[in-house]
Amino acid sequence: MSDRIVSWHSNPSKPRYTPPAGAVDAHCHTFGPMAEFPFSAKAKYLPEDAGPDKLFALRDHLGFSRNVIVQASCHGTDNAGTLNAIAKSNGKARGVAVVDPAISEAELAALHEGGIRGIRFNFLKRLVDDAPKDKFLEVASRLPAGWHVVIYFEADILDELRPFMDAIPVPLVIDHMGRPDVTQGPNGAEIQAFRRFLESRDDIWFKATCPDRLDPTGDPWNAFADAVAPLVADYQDRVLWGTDWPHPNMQDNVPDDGHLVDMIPRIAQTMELQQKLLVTNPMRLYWPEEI
Ligand code: 0GY
Repeated sequence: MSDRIVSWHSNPSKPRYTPPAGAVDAHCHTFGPMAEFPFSAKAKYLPEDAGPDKLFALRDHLGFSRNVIVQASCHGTDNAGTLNAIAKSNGKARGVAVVDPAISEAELAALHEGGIRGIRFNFLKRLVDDAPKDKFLEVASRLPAGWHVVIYFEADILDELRPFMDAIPVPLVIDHMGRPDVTQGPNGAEIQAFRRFLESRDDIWFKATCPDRLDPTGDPWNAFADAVAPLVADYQDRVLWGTDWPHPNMQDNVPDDGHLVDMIPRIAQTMELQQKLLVTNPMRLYWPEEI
């Protein structure tokens, strides 16, 4: 018997929307395989294996070309599984690591060599035991050139995190827009607060991701489309998109990945916006040498 969680759709539909050539899924994860890449002793969930072969098969099924693999909390600060997935991608994946803030310069350089281009700070109490801001700031000040910091937080702590985020000396990428309440609409208080934050620096990027997590009205996620489309248009040069596969912790509400892709033309409503969202922007952050 296994207590391991399956959080992804076993047979996602083929999207009706065709992404532009070279499209990047800029927020996804791999889990294990556990026999090779065990989960952290501190993991808050124990997922079924979702290794690189499955991820790359989904990429092809959805019509995407590349992945940005974000180290999931269940692997703690051991990035071996993420690096293995990147190594198996034939140059079609890069990644974001989670590191012990005491990491050495040599270890950071090795991560860069393995395709890592940023580190993630996670402030969700249900996912991590602690998030030491002072140590995070210290490591953020000595990242390899061209790296950024990905931050995952929920809307209720945006204000509290502002001094910390303001002090980070490299570009910021905010996961799932800081999880605003999208049912409040495009002018809701939490979206407005997030806009003010975006206005404070022009190097704050965000991921227009996770209708399945943010929109309680469910598929086809109309509240998400209404709230997020204006944000994508207004900040079109610093927005990314991703599936979030294999959707950690979503076992009770597993999204159809084909339907997630079909959200794209609803939030990026012109071909020009879609090109920026799926190709130009992620290439600038993750493969700048290929532009
Ligand atoms: C996400 C969201 C979640 C999980 C993780 O690292 C993770 O475990 O990011 C979540 O549970 O909200 O971006 O995958």
